[in-house]
Amino acid sequence: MTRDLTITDIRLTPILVADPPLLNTQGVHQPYTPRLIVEVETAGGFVGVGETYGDSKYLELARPFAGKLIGRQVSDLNGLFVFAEDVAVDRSRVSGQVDVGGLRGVQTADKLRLSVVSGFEVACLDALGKALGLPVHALLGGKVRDAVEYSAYLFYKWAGHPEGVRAEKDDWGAAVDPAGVVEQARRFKERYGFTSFKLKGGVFAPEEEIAAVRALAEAFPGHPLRLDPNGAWSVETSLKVARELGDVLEYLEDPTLGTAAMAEVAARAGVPLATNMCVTTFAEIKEAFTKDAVQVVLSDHHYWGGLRNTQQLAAVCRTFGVGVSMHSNTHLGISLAAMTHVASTVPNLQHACDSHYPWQSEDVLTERLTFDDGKVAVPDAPGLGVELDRERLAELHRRWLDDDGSLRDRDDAAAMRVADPGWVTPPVPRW
Ligand code: GKR
Ligand code: MG
Repeated sequence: MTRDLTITDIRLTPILVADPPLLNTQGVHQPYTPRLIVEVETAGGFVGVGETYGDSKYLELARPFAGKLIGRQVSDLNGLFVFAEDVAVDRSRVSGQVDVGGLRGVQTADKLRLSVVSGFEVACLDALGKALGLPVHALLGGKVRDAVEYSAYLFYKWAGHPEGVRAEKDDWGAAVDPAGVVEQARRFKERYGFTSFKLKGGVFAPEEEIAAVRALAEAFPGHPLRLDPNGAWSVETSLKVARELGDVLEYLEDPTLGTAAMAEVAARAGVPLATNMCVTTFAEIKEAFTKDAVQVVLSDHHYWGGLRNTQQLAAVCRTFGVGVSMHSNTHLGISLAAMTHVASTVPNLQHACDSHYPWQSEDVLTERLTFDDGKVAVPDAPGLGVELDRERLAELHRRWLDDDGSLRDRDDAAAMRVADPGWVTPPVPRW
């Protein structure tokens, strides 16, 4: 293999990955969720892998974008952003539409493009690292820690997907009350050694979720706890929850929607507020930081356009004395490896990162990444340090091909309607 870094081929493989019936304020996860696996091959024969959202609006952008990169250098990471500008975004995908899962606010063409760029940036870094014999963290300036801490991501959930729905089984059981949440947390701790816990809220009335967090505090005294209703509460409800849980929360995450409302809560809550909703682009930082609306920004390299933008975000946060950690949506091992590499290079990472990975029983890697004592060891092998399992990738792609189209775009409200035909996405604030 030579060090010729010219991109000669890009393979885009959409897949459907099993997902348990996790509840959120929009509805419930579908039994299978779309992801896109990106492979970038160089003239020298090195192949880098990346992963991002796989819904059709991302695929529509990824295909023409891939075409523009053939013949470019895999090291031209800044160029990715320039070429992305040239990819037209279908206006119906962005005009006032709220993301499925309701969890990213209003969609803009830029947000869509950056999510696509992130998958390619990671693949280019992986290929570059393999060609140079360096781990991705070294390409990012070097790790400042050898392991990255993650928190247990607790969800209210059903024992299984609704009867008659094709789905994989999971062994987590149901969690629809405080006892179920505590039991789930215990398993997370036993299986992975996590010591901090985040509960996805906005599912039940705030009193029930307060009771669940109180139960966690009793079962795990002194462990950092977070609650995230994805903006489902009014300012008043957010303040009430903050009053009742202030003594046990590490932070409250996106209690209410929008920077103005977050600022109102932040001014009176007495608990730090974290977000992965009101600050998801560089353009949103100024207003939020000026108004002191958020005390912790949860970066997501998919949202922000990759690992180097995540580092830039961390530098801005450090400048303004705002904390930084990491958000997660459903993802596989490629993204966990990417998160771990970049997190290892951020000096001001003060909170355990989120990861959905324990909920994903399927992966496209020959070897799953593991959590030990709640941490993922930072890989030192060239590139991301992971290897694609091509057979597995083909199987999960086959599932995507065989789907009639109903699962190719994540829709938590539609999945909820299978169990509750009258379900509509609740208006916000819900409580
Ligand atoms: O997967 O249901 C979910 C989560 O609600 C996810 O979509 C969010 O993006 O985990 C995320 C969050 O922290 O808001
Ligand atoms: Mg969140």
